[in-house]
Amino acid sequence: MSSPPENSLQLPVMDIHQPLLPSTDLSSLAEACKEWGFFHIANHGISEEFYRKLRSLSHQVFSLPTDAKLRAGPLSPIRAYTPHFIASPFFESLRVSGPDYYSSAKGSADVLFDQQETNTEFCRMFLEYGTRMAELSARIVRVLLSCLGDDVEKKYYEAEFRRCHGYLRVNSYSPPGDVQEEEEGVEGLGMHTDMSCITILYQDEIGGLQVRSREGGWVDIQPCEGTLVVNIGDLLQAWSNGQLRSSQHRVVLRQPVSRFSLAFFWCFEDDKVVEAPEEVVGKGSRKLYRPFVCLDYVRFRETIEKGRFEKVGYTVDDFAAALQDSEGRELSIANGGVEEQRESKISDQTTASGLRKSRRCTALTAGSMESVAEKSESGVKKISACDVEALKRCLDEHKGDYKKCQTEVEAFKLSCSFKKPSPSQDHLKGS
Ligand SMILES: O=C(O)CCC(=O)C(=O)O
Repeated sequence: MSSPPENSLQLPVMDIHQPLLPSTDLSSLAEACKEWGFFHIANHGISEEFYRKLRSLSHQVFSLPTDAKLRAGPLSPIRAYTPHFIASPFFESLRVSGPDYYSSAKGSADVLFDQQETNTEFCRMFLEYGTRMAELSARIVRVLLSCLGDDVEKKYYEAEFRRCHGYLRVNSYSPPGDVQEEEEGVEGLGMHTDMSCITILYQDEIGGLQVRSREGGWVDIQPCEGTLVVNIGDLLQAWSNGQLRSSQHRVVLRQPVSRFSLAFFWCFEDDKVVEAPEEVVGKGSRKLYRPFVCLDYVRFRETIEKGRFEKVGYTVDDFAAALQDSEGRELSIANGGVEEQRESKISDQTTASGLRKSRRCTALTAGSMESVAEKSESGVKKISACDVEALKRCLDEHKGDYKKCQTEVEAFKLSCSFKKPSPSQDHLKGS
């Protein structure tokens, strides 16, 4: 087993129920959001016991046979479950969407659980968790706005953030078999930014979450007992004119054990026009992003990432660059610049970071994977039973060593994939 990581990040811990002192608390929070886009919150009101139950219910889902889970999979009407090998060989997840968390959970529970009692418990727990995360998100966003200027929260929270909505993703990482051989572990979830305004993450005690510094290095975010991790997503980066940073992050698996996390994404409504207010941009500064419709951005990410599972790390800056390309106008870019972003994608795939990549299996962004096989009449190929069966047989035969089953893995991914629609730039045109 590898030794504990040396370079882990000390993030501020914000007590969400205490008034924050502007000179100390708010300024260290603002600094962390500008530099890393990550911080911890304490006093969030969710007990360890509650997480233990959520974890146990989630475990019941992920322990089901693949066939059972695929009843909620990418080609089912529910499309809540993302199987292994889409984002990485070790990653699978289940989505529960708001605002009606109960019925979203029930959609999955009805096809996954035979026992009525478990079904009801699952729906009840996720309803409560989703509702509490939504309340928490609203509270956190208010605090973040107050980092941007004295009256920003008062002036803009109701007007701009009142219609935000959220969804949950339950993430399960299975143990990487031969991780002892590797110095740095394997990638459980590839580099990405979140498409949200903010994300609230519960991670278990295993660790492995890493954030990418502006210089391109990876830094660990160690689990911190009793706290949740919060990170800024692309939408808030754009709305704050880059003052709040949406950082690339990933999950690295270093131990031959399972890992569990729960991510809650708090997002603008689809038809929201995202534009940094003049007051937030500040006198003498330029707007870094042209106004855009939230759904156009989501579509951009999904279109570009779906069906290309080797893809890593598209961001709102790439979207801005696509706008620029499509309109032939100059647009300056936050967060290190488009070129840096483009380079980083290339280098992530080619340089020796010391981290073994699960070749062509590293893609993921929030929101893209749950709809990998979203219906597009012309596009979606059917998962044939045979693709799944062949993969399962091969993995059984080789004791879970997916590298020996590359052909079957590729066939499986292909069967979840769809043809990329011919690029229409229409939806990228800003106002
Ligand atoms: O599992 C984790 O710790 C991070 C998950 C994540 O980044 C995501 O779900 O977008």
